[in-house]
Amino acid sequence: MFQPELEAMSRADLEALQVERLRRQLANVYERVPLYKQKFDEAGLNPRSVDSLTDLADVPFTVKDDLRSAYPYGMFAVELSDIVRVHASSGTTGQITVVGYTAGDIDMWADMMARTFAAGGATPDDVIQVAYGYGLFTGGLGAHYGSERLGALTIPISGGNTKRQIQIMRDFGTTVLACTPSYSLLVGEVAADMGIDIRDLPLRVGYFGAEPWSENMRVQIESALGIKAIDIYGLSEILGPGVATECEHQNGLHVNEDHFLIEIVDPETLKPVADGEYGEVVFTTLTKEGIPVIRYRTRDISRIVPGDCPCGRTFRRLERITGRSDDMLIIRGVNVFPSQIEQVLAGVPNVAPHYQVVLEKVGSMDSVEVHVEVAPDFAFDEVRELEALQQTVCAEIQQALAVSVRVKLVEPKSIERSEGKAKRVVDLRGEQEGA
Ligand code: DLL
Repeated sequence: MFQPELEAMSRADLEALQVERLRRQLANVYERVPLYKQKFDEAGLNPRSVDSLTDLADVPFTVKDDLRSAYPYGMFAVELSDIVRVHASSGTTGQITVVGYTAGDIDMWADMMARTFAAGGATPDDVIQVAYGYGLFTGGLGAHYGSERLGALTIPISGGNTKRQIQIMRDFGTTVLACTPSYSLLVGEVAADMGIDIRDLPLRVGYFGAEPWSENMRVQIESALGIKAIDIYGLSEILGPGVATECEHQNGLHVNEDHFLIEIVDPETLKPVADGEYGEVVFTTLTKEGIPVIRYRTRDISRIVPGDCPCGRTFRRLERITGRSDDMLIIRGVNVFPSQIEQVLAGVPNVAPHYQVVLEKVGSMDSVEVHVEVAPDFAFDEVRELEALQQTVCAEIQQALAVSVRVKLVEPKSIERSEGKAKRVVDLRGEQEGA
């Protein structure tokens, strides 16, 4: 499913395609979605006046709240009878957002996910175990359709029931695993408890996404499972998985730019940043029919990786997402993403890659404590060694992130494992206030 005529087209041809699709999409949403008509009118924007990518800067942004207030179907651009599937994301505030797909959208999505699998080296000969959750979450069904489109043997096991995952992996000859990166570590851990070394199985590639993870975590997953770990990115509002993916070179995630226009903007001024600089990732869907989204502010922070990729794809690459601006912690004035803490921890011997950042209120002050599991074979009752390890972790975090945080070492397997997106930040501040 490598489509060089698209994925490796010249930048000039790509831009011409993007502009043509953008113009069509803007006219379409202006006509069919009241919210866009209102936004464009308020901004004095005639959608037909946009005839270059630079003109995009005049188009209003869309934010998560727009989708929330349109709950459930208010932003759909087609009749409900033309929608064949919905997915939804829960978000942190409770109000869910709903996205709708036409048959054409599902077809495009399958193509994007087949591309994703192919980019990481999977072929029709592979056996793909889809351990992302099936349901309103986009991970399971998104990966499922892509795996079938690729022509691979697809195991629709969904997330959870980890022992069964491992039995099936062994018995069915799974060669590819698709799940969250944190869940892949649990799979390795449970397999070890069952006396199975996954490295001895035919498993060879994993497609991991849906949550931030670090480069050091990649090293750990690759060595624990004996596989190549590919980072895949997407979000329900834009498509689900299949928006961007790493290729076998693992050096940034190629954005499927024939369908998704990417911009990186300064989150304060909302002006585009220079190429290669960090900012908030903004997407415009160029071909989506059910729920087209224009200049959607993802809250994800990243940058475009400069330079060409040896794979020959011309689609630009997004650097691994360190986190969402909503998850960013401000610790004594220093901005810290949980995944940066993970990156440090994954490089320290004798600690396991399982951690949680616990936020509490001490008096009127916010306090941050990082709970870190020691490695399974570490002697937890050796007080002196424990203290030394704790100091090492504190010092490493201080050195890497220029901020000192309190660290509490906890016993192996005491931090809750997740079968989907891991919960890295535990915020007890509200609970304490209410108590
Ligand atoms: O998580 C879609 C997906 C499913 C992607 C399976 C990859 C694999 P949502 O539930 O809407 O959709 O969450 C989207 O998750 O805005 C990012 O903050 C985060 N995210 C997704 N992939 C990555 C990744 C799916 N590879 C939100 N690295 C996004 C870091 C990621 N964060």
